[in-house]
Amino acid sequence: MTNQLKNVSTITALVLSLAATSLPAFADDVMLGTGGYNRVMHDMKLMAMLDGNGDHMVTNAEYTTFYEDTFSKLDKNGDGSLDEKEWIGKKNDSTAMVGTGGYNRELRKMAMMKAMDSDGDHKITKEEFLAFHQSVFNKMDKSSDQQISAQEWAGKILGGK
Ligand SMILES: [Ca+2]
Ligand SMILES: [Ca+2]
Ligand SMILES: [Ca+2]
Repeated sequence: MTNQLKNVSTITALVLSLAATSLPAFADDVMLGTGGYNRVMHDMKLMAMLDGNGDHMVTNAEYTTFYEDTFSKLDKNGDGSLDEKEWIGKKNDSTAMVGTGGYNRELRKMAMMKAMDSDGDHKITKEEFLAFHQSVFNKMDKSSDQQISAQEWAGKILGGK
């Protein structure tokens, strides 16, 4: 009982200190995609791949360039949308490998395809693809300055477990 009270007061103090430093409320953190995807997204190796000019900041432009290239890589038949086959890809097809091994694996799960398929037609258009990733960018860019710092990249900001 005493320990429980202690825990409660520790948590209260923690919450108060978080509020005092005006960190965003946890309620703001909406999970985008799957838990696995959220986890691999925070890999600093992935950040380095998106950081085109290597200044340890990922701008909205660098980010969008990466996902435009990614879309082209996945769209094997070049018809401007990704079907299930293109989404899953062929095993050991290095030409369609996206980001890190872990990232590639998580991105290409059907749950991620579903998360991006806004109109539910089982195809991901470039617009749907970029819109999803833009919302991830906006979530990660806590300071809303249109670039993601290393700290923002590493942070548990997508609400993943
Ligand atoms: Ca950069
Ligand atoms: Ca296609
Ligand atoms: Ca669609």
